[in-house]
Amino acid sequence: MKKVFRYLENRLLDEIKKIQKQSEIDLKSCDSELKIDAWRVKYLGRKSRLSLILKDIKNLDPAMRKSVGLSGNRIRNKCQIMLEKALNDLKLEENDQISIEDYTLPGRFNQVGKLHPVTQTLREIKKTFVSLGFQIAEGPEIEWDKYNFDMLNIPDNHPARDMWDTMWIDEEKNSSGNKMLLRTHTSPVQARIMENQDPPIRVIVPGKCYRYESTDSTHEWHFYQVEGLAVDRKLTFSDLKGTLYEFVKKIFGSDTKIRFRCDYFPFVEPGVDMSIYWEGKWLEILGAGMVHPKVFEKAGYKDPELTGFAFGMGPERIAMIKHNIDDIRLFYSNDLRFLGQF
Ligand code: FA5
Repeated sequence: MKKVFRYLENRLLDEIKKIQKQSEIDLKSCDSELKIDAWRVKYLGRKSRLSLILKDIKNLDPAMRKSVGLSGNRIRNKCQIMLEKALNDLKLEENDQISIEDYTLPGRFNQVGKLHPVTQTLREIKKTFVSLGFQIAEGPEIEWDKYNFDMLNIPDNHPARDMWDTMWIDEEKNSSGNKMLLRTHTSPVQARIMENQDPPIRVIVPGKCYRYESTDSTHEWHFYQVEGLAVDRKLTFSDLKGTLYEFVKKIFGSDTKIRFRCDYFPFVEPGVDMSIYWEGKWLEILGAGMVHPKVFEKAGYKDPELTGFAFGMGPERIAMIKHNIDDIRLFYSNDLRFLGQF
C-alpha cells in the first residue's frame, strides 16, 4: 500500500476510536429521552461522522476498505447496543420513581395466601351435598362418651370401643355418669341431631376428629370427617348407594371406579366401607350403612316405618386422590413448598 494511503487509513481508524470514546462519555450525561435522542442523532444519525465515514468507504483505496469498514461497523453496532440499554435503564428508573412518588396509582396487591387444600376439598364436599338436598350441621369436638359411644350402640366395655383409639380428657365418670373425650369420629353428632330433631332428616356434619394412633401415609392422629345422615320413612340401601354414587360422580367424575365391601360399625346394619381405585390400588374413603334400630331406639324414635342411612368420609383421603398426594401427613406439616401448589 502506498504511504499516503497508509497514512489515511491510520487517520480514519484513529478517528473511529475517538468517536467511540466520545460517544461513551457523552452518553453518561444523557439523563432524559430528549438527550438520548440527540446522542443518537450525533452518533448514529444519517449525517453523523461515523455514517459519513462508512458511506465513503466505496471511494477509498480497496486496500483500506476492509479495516476501516470492520472498525466502523463494529463501533456502529456498539453504539446501537448502548442506545437500547440507555433507553431501557431510563424506563426502569422512571417506573421506580412512579412507584415511590405517584400516590394516586392503585396499590399493588401481593397474593398473601390461599385456602388449605383440605379446606378447599371440604367446601367442595359441602357444596355437593347441599346440591343433593342436605343441610349442614355441627357438633362439639370435645364430647361426652355418651354421644361418641353409648348412643351409637357401643356401650361401656364393648370391644368395638377399641376400633376408635380414644384421647380421654376425664378418665373418671362425672356425676352424670359421663366421661369427656376428644371425639374420635363425627358420628356423635348423628345422635345429637336425632335427640333434638324429628324426621325427615338430611344433614351432613363436617368436623375434626382425633385418634390416639400412630400415623402413616393414610392415617393422621387428627383429621376431618364429613358425616352424613338421612332419616325418613322407607329409605333403603339403594338410596344410600345412589347418594354416594352421585357424590363420587360430582367430585371425581363418572369414570371413577368404586368398591363397596361389608364392614362392621355397631351403629349401622348392614355396614359397608367404600373405596376408590387410585394409583393402582383401592383407597378407603368412607364407612356407611343403614342406621341400626338400636340407635333409633336410643334417640327415642318410635315409628316402625322409619329407616335411615349414614356415612362418614375422610376429606383428607379425598384430597389425596384429587390432587394425587401419596402421604396424608403432608397436609399438616406446614411446608409452604407443598401448600403453595394448591
Ligand atoms: C368411622 O369413623 C365411622 N364413624 C364412619 C361411619 C359413619 C360408618 C356412619 C357408618 C355410618 P372409620 O374409622 O372407618 O369409620 O373412618 C371413616 C373414614 O374416615 C375412613 O374411611 C377414612 O376416610 C377416614 N379416616 C379414618 N381414620 C383416619 C385417620 N386416622 N386419618 C385420616 N383419615 C381417617
